[in-house]
Amino acid sequence: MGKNSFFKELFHRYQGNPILTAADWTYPANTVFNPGATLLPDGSTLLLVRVEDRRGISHLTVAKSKDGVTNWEIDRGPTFSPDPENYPEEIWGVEDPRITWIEELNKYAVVYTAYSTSGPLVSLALTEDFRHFERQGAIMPPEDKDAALFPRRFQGRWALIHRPISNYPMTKANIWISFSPDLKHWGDHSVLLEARRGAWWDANKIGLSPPPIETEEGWLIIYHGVKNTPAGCLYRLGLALLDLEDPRRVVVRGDEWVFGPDEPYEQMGDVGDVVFPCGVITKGDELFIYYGAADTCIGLAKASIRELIEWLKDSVRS
Ligand code: BMA
Repeated sequence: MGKNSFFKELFHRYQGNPILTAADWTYPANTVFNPGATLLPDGSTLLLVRVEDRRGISHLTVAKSKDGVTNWEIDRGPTFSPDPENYPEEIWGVEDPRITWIEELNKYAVVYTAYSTSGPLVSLALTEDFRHFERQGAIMPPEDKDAALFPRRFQGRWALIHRPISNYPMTKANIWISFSPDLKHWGDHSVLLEARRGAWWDANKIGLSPPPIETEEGWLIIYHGVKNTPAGCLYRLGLALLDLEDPRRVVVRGDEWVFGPDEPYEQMGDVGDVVFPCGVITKGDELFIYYGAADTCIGLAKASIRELIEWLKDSVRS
């Protein structure tokens, strides 16, 4: 389809996309998508991939690569499986992990969706090595998902971005922020970003994509907006910037989406027209954004932090 060249491309797809599919897997898998990501101390990239089996239940599996692009080493079996006997909220699987390295704890925090019989909710596990996990259990009741931790405290408190949904008539699914003294007890909940209404690309339902990215200008937020069309849902990405010291303060939010499903592997699959990143790693100014494509495989897009922030600033000027 002809692209309008007035829009500056901010996210650049890797030409070899998709980088990982179920065909690469070391054991039976229906789909592999929505990976969390982190840079390991040796400079290699670790993805914690959501793997859906043929029952429909998801677990998480590690894939590692030296350059973050090729030669992925995939665990021989599930790395992190649902544990419904001890954590009944995981009965229908564990999904969509977001990884944050927490310097103060010397551990990675993995915030993931546990799919309970009352709906999806937010769970937390800590790990040093992605081999042993210390489950902390559910930290937000259902329905709530698309959550990630900030890497440090703000005035003594940890902060979590998440997306609760209520059944209240005409309500929208907004992005919220909450605080905790101990990663266990959460409060001071407030709306951080509201879904827009009507024809907007991010009308009615939005959610955080990868964890917040710390930059000199503030916390860069990549979020998804879900447009409900007669043909189904369209998942696209937008940008916002939060104040570095008070992340409840939105410095700027872009009006237009910046990345959407354009390629066949993003438009066709188990759930077509979806780009859904849960992981990002930073190498200097460069972002490597790992996204689920059509709930079926994994794509990589690169972007420049400087360009994204310039675009955000320009969007308020114009
Ligand atoms: C969202 C999440 C994601 C999924 C997306 C598109 O609500 O459940 O896991 O990729 O829908 O199906």
